[in-house]
Amino acid sequence: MNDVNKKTVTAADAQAFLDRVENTYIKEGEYAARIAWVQANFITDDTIWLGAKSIEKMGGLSVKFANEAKKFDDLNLSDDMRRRLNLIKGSLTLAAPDDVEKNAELAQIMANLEAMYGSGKYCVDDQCQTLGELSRTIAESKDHHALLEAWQGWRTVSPDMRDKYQRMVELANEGAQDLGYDDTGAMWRAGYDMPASEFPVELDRLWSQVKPLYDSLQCHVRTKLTDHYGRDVMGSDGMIPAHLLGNMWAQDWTGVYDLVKPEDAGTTIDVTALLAKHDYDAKKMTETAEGFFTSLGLPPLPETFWQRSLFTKPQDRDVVCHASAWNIDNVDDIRMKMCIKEDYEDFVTIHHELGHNFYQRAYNDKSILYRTGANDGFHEAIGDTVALSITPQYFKDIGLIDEVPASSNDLGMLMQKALEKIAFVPFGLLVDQWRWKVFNGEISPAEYNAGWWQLRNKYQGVKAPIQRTENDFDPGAKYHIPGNTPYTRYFLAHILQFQFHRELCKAAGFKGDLHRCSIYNNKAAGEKLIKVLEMGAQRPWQDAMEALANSREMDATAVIDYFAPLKVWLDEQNQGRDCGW
Ligand code: X8Z
Ligand code: ZN
Repeated sequence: MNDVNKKTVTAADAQAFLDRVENTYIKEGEYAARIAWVQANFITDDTIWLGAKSIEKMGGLSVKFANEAKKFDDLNLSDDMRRRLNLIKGSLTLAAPDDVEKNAELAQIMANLEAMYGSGKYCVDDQCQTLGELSRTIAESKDHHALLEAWQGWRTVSPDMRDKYQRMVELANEGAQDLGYDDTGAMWRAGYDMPASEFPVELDRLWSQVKPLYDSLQCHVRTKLTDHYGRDVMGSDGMIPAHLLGNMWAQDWTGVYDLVKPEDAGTTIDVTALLAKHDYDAKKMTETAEGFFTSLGLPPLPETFWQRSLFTKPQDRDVVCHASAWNIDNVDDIRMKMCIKEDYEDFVTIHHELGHNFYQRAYNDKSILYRTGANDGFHEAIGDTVALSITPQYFKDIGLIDEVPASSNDLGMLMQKALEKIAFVPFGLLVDQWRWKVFNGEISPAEYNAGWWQLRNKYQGVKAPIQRTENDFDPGAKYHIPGNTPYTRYFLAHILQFQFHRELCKAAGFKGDLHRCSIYNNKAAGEKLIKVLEMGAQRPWQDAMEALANSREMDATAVIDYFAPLKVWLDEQNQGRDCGW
């Protein structure tokens, strides 16, 4: 843009531009969302083709708008207009280069990668297993040979993604550079209402708050797993082989609870058994989760949610089973897509997804540019925050148990929650540490897999169970890599949900241990939460935080408070053990 043009634009031009962008996004967004929905629900050559065309069209549009927004950079505008212009420039996940062919190539790769993951299977001869089936083995088997086969089997889906991924990185970086960012990672880090260079420092600060607790948990778990599997399987470097933790990516360790639980664990509630006992199917689980949100004062889900969502895995076709929440028309056509298993894990995930849907609906009267989370960590945290209120008292309130167990010893309950939430934290951090390094070239294509395992070693103290090479592409076996969903949002969400839970419990007037607090039916807590949901992205996230937590900072002290008794217990257990790796 030359100076002459810059000087001639006015606030009225900026307003006209914003109107045009908003109208286009409303119209084209719905079209693109319907195509993406069909692609994810029916993976075929044709829907992949349509999906690619649609990404191409939207990608072209958003890059054009982002570049056009630059011409208003030097204009004196209201905060609100400036914020919307910044959102136009900053809310792309992958920016296409300003070139028709490269845009089409990038779109094609994106649609293909997503489909490769969604239709991925591990086949021996013509016996094939889906991710769901392999995950069940990982969760249930305690035989390390069976575990290893399932672990390795799922990782046969990703080597074919490698070349495509490499090319995608090149193209997306070119697009990010066209927009003035150093690379795609720098573009991602710029979306947090703070200087992009400060964001990683902020992450380090939060991680350092949680790390001592994680280290204690890792040490205890690996000791107990060594008791069970022996040193031959575990090795003696202090790291845990990734196939033994009950989850395909070792990101949630709930599956090893029985091996690591305290001898005197107190009473724990087997939610999966409870759901079975009361005949909960996918629909009933979802209705129950909806009931939690409405108990806080939110409006019930629209009828179309029930008609159009996908709740169970279809037998006759490939679908992207990774759970997601959709907002098709950016108003009321909200949907969930999930292959629900009738167990505790998916009961929590349903709350997670509905958190997205209720958020989407709460901000649907704002500018389309503000119809998103205060930051992406907020969006991921809402449903999880609600799910932290799934306590024994809550089960009594909804009639699933008769008596609330005494709270004199809740070590087992806390251990279960730590295996679910604390085990996740370093994983939540490292996925984008990998991607940021891939985008800025610190990890070259020849080191994609080695770089991945270095980070898993460093942050999680988790290692590959067998030798991996650059013929593998293990990051591609995690949905968000081929799906191109940034991951730092989940790290943030795991901190934020405890911070939000503590504040909402305070608003509810709850006195007692945080892990026993449920905000079910509490309108004071609901009011606080709804205020934040309704803001969408209209204000910097720090304002939303202030409305909720009376503070402008993210803070992990609530995590520490919540798990304090468990930390004491873990440190006693770990005495005399050689911790660390
Ligand atoms: O991807 C998700 C949600 C959809 S936004 C199901 N989660 C991350 C994952 O599964 O890896 C939720 C927790 C982390
Ligand atoms: Zn989510």
